[in-house]
Amino acid sequence: MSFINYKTKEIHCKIVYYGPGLSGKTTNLQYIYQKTSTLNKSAMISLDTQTERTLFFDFLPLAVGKIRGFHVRFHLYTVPGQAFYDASRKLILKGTDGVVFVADSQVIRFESNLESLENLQQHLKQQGTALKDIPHITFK
Ligand SMILES: Nc1nc2c(ncn2[C@@H]2O[C@H](COP(=O)(O)OP(=O)(O)O)[C@@H](O)[C@H]2O)c(=O)[nH]1
Ligand SMILES: [Mg+2]
Repeated sequence: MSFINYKTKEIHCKIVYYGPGLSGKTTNLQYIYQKTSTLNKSAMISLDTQTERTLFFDFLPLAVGKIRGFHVRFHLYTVPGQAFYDASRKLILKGTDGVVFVADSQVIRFESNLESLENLQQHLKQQGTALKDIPHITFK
């Protein structure tokens, strides 16, 4: 559920980019960041390792206009794809309003895509929801 602050008249929506390591999640956020007017965005925060792979997450806050007088703000997150960062993924996914699943289109990464998708479904189930019940998009 999106978070609505009646006092400040703001609606906050959390969107999580999910997928295996190196599938292009961070690249997606960077592209959106580049294409968005400075009026609508705050700094994009990336917590990277030295090898530039996402260690914890990327975070991009976006203001996307008003609905009935309420400012709508999207908070875009990416998860770290590597298998051993499962606890971080679980935490980042918590309370999300939507999921963008970024699959790697290389044939050799087919199993990794499946593994990541199953991992996503598992975490959602633990959080009492399911992919079919939340807005989501899958692309490669
Ligand atoms: N060929 C190709 N490379 C891509 C594409 N998207 C991302 N990359 C590259 O793949 C690597 C991993 O991308 P990144 O966004 O860091 O993946 P993440 O681990 O899912 O966040 C980077 O070197 C990107 O430049 C794409 O659509 N095509
Ligand atoms: Mg990344």
